[in-house]
Amino acid sequence: MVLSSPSTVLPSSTEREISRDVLTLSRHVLQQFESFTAEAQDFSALFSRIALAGKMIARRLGRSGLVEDALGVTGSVNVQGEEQQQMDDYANRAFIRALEQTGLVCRLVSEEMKTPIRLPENCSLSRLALLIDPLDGSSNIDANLTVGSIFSVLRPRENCPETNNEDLLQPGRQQLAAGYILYGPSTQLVYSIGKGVHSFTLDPSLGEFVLCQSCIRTPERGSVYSLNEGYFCQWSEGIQSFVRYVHRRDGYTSRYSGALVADFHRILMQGGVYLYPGTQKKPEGKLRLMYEAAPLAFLAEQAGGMATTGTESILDIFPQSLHQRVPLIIGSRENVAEVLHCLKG
Ligand code: AHM
Ligand code: MG
Repeated sequence: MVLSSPSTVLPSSTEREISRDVLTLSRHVLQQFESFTAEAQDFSALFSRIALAGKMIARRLGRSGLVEDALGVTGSVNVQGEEQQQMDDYANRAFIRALEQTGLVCRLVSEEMKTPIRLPENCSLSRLALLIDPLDGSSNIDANLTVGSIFSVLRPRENCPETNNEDLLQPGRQQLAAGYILYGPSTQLVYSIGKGVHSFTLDPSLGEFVLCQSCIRTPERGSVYSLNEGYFCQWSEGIQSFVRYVHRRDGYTSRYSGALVADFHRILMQGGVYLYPGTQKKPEGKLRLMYEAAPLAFLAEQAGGMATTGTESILDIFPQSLHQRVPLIIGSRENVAEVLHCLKG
């Protein structure tokens, strides 16, 4: 009997399925480094722990109507002065628990914590710092709508005082990695270490994030504009004129979910523009630079898109504080250029 050589045999559907199933997130991260250095292994392990936190949050969200203490508010107010939801608190603790005692992250900065915490507490030398919005769009939770988690990885600056966390105050361009987890009909993790943007879907039967799409490119232009038009009267002339422009122009359609991760994900995949501008009362807007705007801007640029405040690139901003807010205009190059054109009058 003559056996054909393996190279001439087309992979069967089972083979294709197996290949897909083994391309897990941690393996993909290792492949991105193209080496088995300690740094590559640390990043791979770090992503496994971020994924673990994501799985814990997805599991709790999936049962939120069934378990106690999953819905509603905690009664506390976070550092941003916003009411904390039970799920905000759970998501924050899930990240802490997933990372503590691993030695992978020495400092964790979170929207839910005024000051960063050390993991473990006696950690002396920082290797990597993780900045998170543990549950973005948390006003969606009680309505059983999409939410997300956002993360950014930084290396604390050497020879820089750790007091007031000055060593973490770095422009977004210096992020080592960034990404988000989207808790929608399926749970998806999207990340970049500066070598393109890749997405993974959680396969609940395997308990693993499996590669779904690599090297995502955002379209040069899209039809979606995404912003909360309820604030129209509070915006600058420029933003108002952009909104009037999209109302008049054929080919624009409005989508706004109230969760930045969800709205950004749509734009990353299908093109368009998301805006959260400043208002007269709050010129700096609502979104936080270091764990919302900058990581998404990193992904947008990696995918060929753009992110700006309207006057400067999000990734060039030198943060003054960890919880600093910033106006955000992000998405496809042509759509963002249209916004900038209106801002210039
Ligand atoms: P959060 O991180 O406290 O949930 O706040 C950020 C969210 C974004 O996800 C969303 O785009 C925006 O706030 C919605 O705000 P608004 O209700 O003002 O439109
Ligand atoms: Mg948020």
